[in-house]
Order: sequence, then C-alpha cells, then structure tokens
Amino acid sequence: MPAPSLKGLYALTDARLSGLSHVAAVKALLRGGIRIVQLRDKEMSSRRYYETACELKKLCDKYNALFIVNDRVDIAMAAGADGVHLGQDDMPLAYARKILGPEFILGVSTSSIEQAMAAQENGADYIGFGPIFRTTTKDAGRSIGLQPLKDVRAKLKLPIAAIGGINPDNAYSVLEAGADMLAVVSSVLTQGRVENLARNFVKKIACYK
Ligand code: TZP
Ligand code: MG
Repeated sequence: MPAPSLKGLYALTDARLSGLSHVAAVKALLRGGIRIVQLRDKEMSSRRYYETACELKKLCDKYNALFIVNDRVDIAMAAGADGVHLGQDDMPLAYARKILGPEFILGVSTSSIEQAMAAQENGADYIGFGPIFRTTTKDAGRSIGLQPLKDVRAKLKLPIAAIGGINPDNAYSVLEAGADMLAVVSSVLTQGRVENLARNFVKKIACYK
C-alpha cells in the first residue's frame, strides 16, 4: 500500500466534543475513512498522553493512516508517531527538526504569510493555517477568511492544512482556495455520530473536481 499523503481530511481529537476516549474516537474516524489523525489533548498527564499515543499509532498503522501528535516532540518520538504538530509557542522548529531527523513529519500552526514562510524556511513539512472560519472549538482569535489562504498558497511550496470552522458545506471553497488538507474537529467529532460524519465528509471530498 502506498504511504498516505498530506492530502484530504485531517481530524484532530477532542474528547470533550466526541464524548469518547481518544481511542474510540479514532477507531470511528478511521472506519469512516479518515487517513490523517492528530492526537490533541491539553489536559492528559504525560504518561497517559504517551500511552494513548502508542495505542493510536497501532490503530493508525492498521488503516495505513498517518498519526501525528500535538505539542510534544518527546512523546511523538517515543510512541513512534509519524509526525508532530507544533504551535508558535512550542519548541522552535529548527530545534525540533534537529532532534527528530529528516523523516519525521513536522507540522506548524500559522496564521499569517510571515509565519508560514518562516515555517517553510525552518524545516516544516506542512503548515496549519487559520482559523479560516469562526470556530468555538478553540479560542483561536479572529477568523481570517479565504483570501489569506489564497495568498499563502500562491507563495508557499509546502502542503497546507486549513483549519477553523471547516465543514462539508464550506469544504469546496477551502479546497478551491488552495488547501491540501482540511483539518477538522467539530464537524466530525459530534457525540454518537463520529463514524457517519467522517464517512459523509470523506465522500464529499472525494467528489471534489
Ligand atoms: N486551531 C485553530 S482553529 C482550531 C485549532 C485547533 C480548532 C478547529 O476546530 P473546528 O471545530 O474544526 O472549528
Ligand atoms: Mg501546541
């Protein structure tokens, strides 16, 4: 099977929204057809985060899906994840790259062209870009809309994961603006409906162009 690529839906876990453990939620996302998953949890102890990451890596391997850990370079490495996703206040990129080596996928959250270009220069493999639309999942500041995404697409070589308020209704506009990945939380992690929401969203993306 070919290695999964940095394209399509990219789901971030949120135990509060899904009402499920990360493992149960990711099982449902994978069954629904999502092939890029990020473990994101700001409250777990390091030990639980590590243990959960190890379980999710095994699960993602079964489905030939990419598994990314949010925030923690050490835990991503220890769990054998495919990558790590860092924010502007996390470990500096160049240093993360130095300890992760060239193969590990390194993603960075950005919300301006300047941040995106800096991420590219400092060794990122993809950028997160947003919040594109209004979101209540995270206090992510004002939504920036589609124009900055178009602008960054025109300048940047790296794959872009657009994030913030993305759902099946606005997905095509985000792809049209140049996103490679659609990073989503609430549009797939609604209680009791994760697998179906994921499946329907995946189908919708598959029909794009
Ligand atoms: N970073 C910027 S917006 C966001 C994150 C983690 C949350 C996106 O969640 P949703 O529910 O897809 O709007
Ligand atoms: Mg972070």
